[in-house]
This record gives sequence, C-alpha cells and structure tokens, in this order.
Amino acid sequence: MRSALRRGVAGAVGGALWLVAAAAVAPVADGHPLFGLAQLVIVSSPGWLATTFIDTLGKLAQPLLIASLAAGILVAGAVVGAGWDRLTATTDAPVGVLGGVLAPATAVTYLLAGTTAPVPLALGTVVTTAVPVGFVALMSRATGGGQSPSGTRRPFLRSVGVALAGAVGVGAAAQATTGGGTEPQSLPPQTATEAVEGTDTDDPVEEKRATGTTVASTPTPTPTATPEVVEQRRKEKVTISKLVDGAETFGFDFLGMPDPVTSVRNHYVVDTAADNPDVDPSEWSLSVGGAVDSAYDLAFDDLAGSDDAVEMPVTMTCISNPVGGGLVSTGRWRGIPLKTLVERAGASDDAVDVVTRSVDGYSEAIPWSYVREHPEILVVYGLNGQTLPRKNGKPARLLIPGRYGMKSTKWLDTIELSTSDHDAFWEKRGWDEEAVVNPYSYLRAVQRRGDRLVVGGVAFGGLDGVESVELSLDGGASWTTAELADPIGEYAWRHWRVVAERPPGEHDLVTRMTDGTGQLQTDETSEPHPGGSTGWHSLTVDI
Ligand SMILES: Nc1nc2c(c(=O)[nH]1)N[C@H]1C(S)=C(S)[C@@H](COP(=O)(O)O)O[C@H]1N2
Ligand SMILES: [Mo]
Repeated sequence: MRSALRRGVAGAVGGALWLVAAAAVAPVADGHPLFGLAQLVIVSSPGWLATTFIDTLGKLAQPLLIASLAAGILVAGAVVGAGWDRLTATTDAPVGVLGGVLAPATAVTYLLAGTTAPVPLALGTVVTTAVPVGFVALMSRATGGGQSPSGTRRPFLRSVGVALAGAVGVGAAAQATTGGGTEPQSLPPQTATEAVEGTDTDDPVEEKRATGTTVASTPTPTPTATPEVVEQRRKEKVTISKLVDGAETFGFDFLGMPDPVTSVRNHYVVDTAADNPDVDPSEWSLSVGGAVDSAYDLAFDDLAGSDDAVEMPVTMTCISNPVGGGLVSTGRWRGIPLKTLVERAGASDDAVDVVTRSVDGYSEAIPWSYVREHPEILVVYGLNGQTLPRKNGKPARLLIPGRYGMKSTKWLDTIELSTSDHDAFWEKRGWDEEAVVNPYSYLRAVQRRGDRLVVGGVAFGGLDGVESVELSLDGGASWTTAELADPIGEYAWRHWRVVAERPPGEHDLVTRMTDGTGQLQTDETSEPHPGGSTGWHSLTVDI
C-alpha cells in the first residue's frame, strides 16, 4: 500500500517532467502540447460553455484551463505510477511499453497544438517522451523493480536530477538556436488619410505566449495621478476620482477616460486559439479563390505594398461584451478593401458569400452583395502605425466596421467565394449570423472638483454613427444632453462628457444614445448571447 503511494508520487513527478521537458523544448518544437489539449477542449466544448467561461472568468479563463490540464497530467502520471506493479507483472519491458504508448500520445498533442512540420514534431515528441521515460527507467533500475521501498530516496532524487538536467540542456540548446519572435515593424506614415493624434506607435507589443482565450482590455487611466488628485478608485469599468477644487476646465481626457485610439498593448483580445498562431509574413500568402474567374495568391509584400491601402480608426466590440464591459477598443487600422481584392479575381455571378478562413481553422462569412457595397471592409495588415501584432491577427486579418468582432477573422490566409450560405464558427454555436453592433453608450469616468461633477464615456452607433448622448444623474428621472468630442473617424466611437453641479453623495448614473438615424437606443436589457447585449448602462457612484 505504502509503496503504491510512493509509486503514485513518483508517477506524478514523471508527469511533471513531461510538462517541464515540453516547456524546455518549446522553442524548437514551436509550441507546447498542453496548448494542443486546451485547443481540443475549447473547440469541442459547446459554444455556450466556452463563452460563459470567457464572460465570467475573462483574463483567467485560459490560465485556469491550462492549469487544470496540467493538474490532469500529474494525476494521469500518478495513476500510471500506482499501477506500475501490475504492468511489471504482465510484461518484461514495462519501460518500453510506457515509451511506446507515451510517444504517439505526445505526438498527437503536438499535432493538436499546431506543430506539424516534421523536424519540430519529431524533436518535441522525442524530448518530451524521453525525459519522463528516462526518469522511470532510472528509477526502476535503481529500485530493482520496486523491491526495496526503503532505499528509494536517493535514487529517486538522482533520477529526477538526471532527467531535469536532460530537459534543461535540451532547452538551453533550443533557446540558443532559435531567436525571439519577430517584433512588429513600424509602417511608413499614411499620407492619404489624416493621422490621429495621441497614439502610441512606439508602444512595445507584448507577444503573448501563455495567455489566450480572452484578455479583456482595461482602459488605461489617463497618465499620472497628479498631486491634485485627492481620491481615485474603480467601480466596475468606471474610474471615480476627486481633484482639488479650482482646477481649470474639464477636457474629454480626464482621469479614467479611454484614449481615443487604444494602444496596441491595451487592445482587447478574444479568440479560440489556445496558443496564437505565429505566422511568418515572408512564408505567408493570401489565397483568393472559389467562385471567381481567376484565383490568385497574394504575398505579404504585395498586400502591404498596394496603392489601394486606406487607414482609419475603427471601433471593434466583442459580441460577448456585457453592457459597459471592456471588450471594446478602437484601433487605427490599415488595409486594402476586401471588395478590391475580390474584384481582382473577378467574382462569378453565382457567388453568394465571401468566406474568410484563418490558419487556425476559424472561419466567417459575409454576403458578397454586402461586401460589394461596403468598401470600408478591409483586409488589414497594420494597427496604430505598426504591422499587426500576433495577438490581433498577424500578418493579416479581416475588419468589418459596424459588425461585432467575431466577423473579423484573424490570421487570415484564405478568401473564398462560395455559391451557398457558409456556416461560420460562432454561427454554428448559436450566435447571430449578421452580428450588427447594437448601439451603445458606456460610462467610463466620473470626477469631482468642488461642487462640480464631470461624467464621461464612449458611445458607438456602428455604421449609423452617434447623433447624441444623454446622461441622467438621478436614475432616469431627468436627462442632460452630453457634449461630444470631435469625431475621430466615421467608424469609431465618440467620447462624451457632462459637467453638472451636484453636492457630494450618491448619484444614480444612466446613459443612453441616439444613433445617426434618430433612433434612441433600446432600454430593453438582453444578454450577449445570441445577438450582443442591449440596455442602458447605469451605475450608482458615491462621490
Ligand atoms: N482566427 C480567429 N479570428 C477571430 C477569432 C478567433 O477566435 N479566431 N475571434 C473573433 C472574435 S470573437 C473577436 S471579438 C475578434 C477580436 O479581435 P481582437 O482579438 O484583435 O480584438 O476577433 C475575431 N476573429
Ligand atoms: Mo467576439
């Protein structure tokens, strides 16, 4: 019994060595098999489960999934360890059997993680299998098949040490032979369209290695808490602050208001890719085909070097964003109209949908009749003056202004005209097919200066734009029309603010907007699934 326990522990250590070996060899194997397992879980889970997980856990969703899978590996190792006696009773070569089972299983997890090239696949599989199997071999030799449990401590430690040294050695060699990931490069300024002030083209982009499913962006509070800020806190996504009285006039950029153009670092991220594809632009090409007269492939340099490029600020919102949520950002995107790329191939008369596919298997579709009328739909390769960062779809992605983000396929490699309606990834999981953004106004910041309160936020009306925004400070009993900041682009949000005299205390804030067609935003509340959240954003603040 005790020896079964010991063996269980040793088995769990073997499982841990599998994880460590895989991590050590990750640079050459081009991925970690845990991400392959995570990918399998994400894609095979029903849509409601995946999105509920994302909605409730946000940033934590993916680390939690990875951690549970890692724990599962340790448990699997423990089970094998505990049953080792039985295995040795049935075969003369238990270590060989273990290796024979573990190697193909490991190879499958690498394949799921997207490691398909023969050399990385072979290296990853061999190292990740050899380290735990080697450990087991050393252990069983040292303990003579398990006869003397009392004398196992030293051989145990020695075995772990040898196995770890192997893993670390391979890892160091791997690190030495592979450089870091490619950094985004800055793009030459666009002269055709006006540049937007106040963006951060030099913002370092953090390549995401072990993060994933959802990273909700936290709007960065406007820089520096100057000495005159006497109080500052957050409630949900709203920054509440207090300044000494007498300070000058309020802008649209007071503490807590989001930047007009979101920094690359803060742009929200939502995808199903457990480990984001890392596509080398020089090895990538965009295939345009299907129901067209002449299909063609476009190299990255031809896409990025095209004279048809346009650049504009566009606000993107995730369909799973709750009212007032953080899954909304505005980027200064650069790309070529999708319509132009399709027309170069010549769409057949019977073309129905423009299907866009990602290197990771994700797909979306939009009717060709719509694309033809909407030159603002872009295949983008630039964000805020840089080439696209990996997390947002490097080297190219789709961007459909006025539709929820799910329509905008990242890591795009195929544009295909289909002659029938295409079932897209999220559509198959019950989300709305058209995914037109529901107009919204969100509270983002409240500030007190003496008797005065300023309340500000962002409003977005999709292709219809924003006509006006209203704020109530008394739970909807009375309304004040907000001042709107100058528009930064036809397809971008508007910043707004209201300055009012109010005594300190509780204020029931509510905001609502009217879009460019004169339609007041609905006050009916609905959940994100299936067509995006609706309802007026409200929050009670004590200031
Ligand atoms: N290939 C691929 N593209 C994708 C997704 C994905 O999971 N895979 N997620 C979509 C969703 S739901 C959203 S909201 C946007 C988010 O884009 P961002 O991460 O650049 O903000 O990408 C869309 N494009
Ligand atoms: Mo989304």
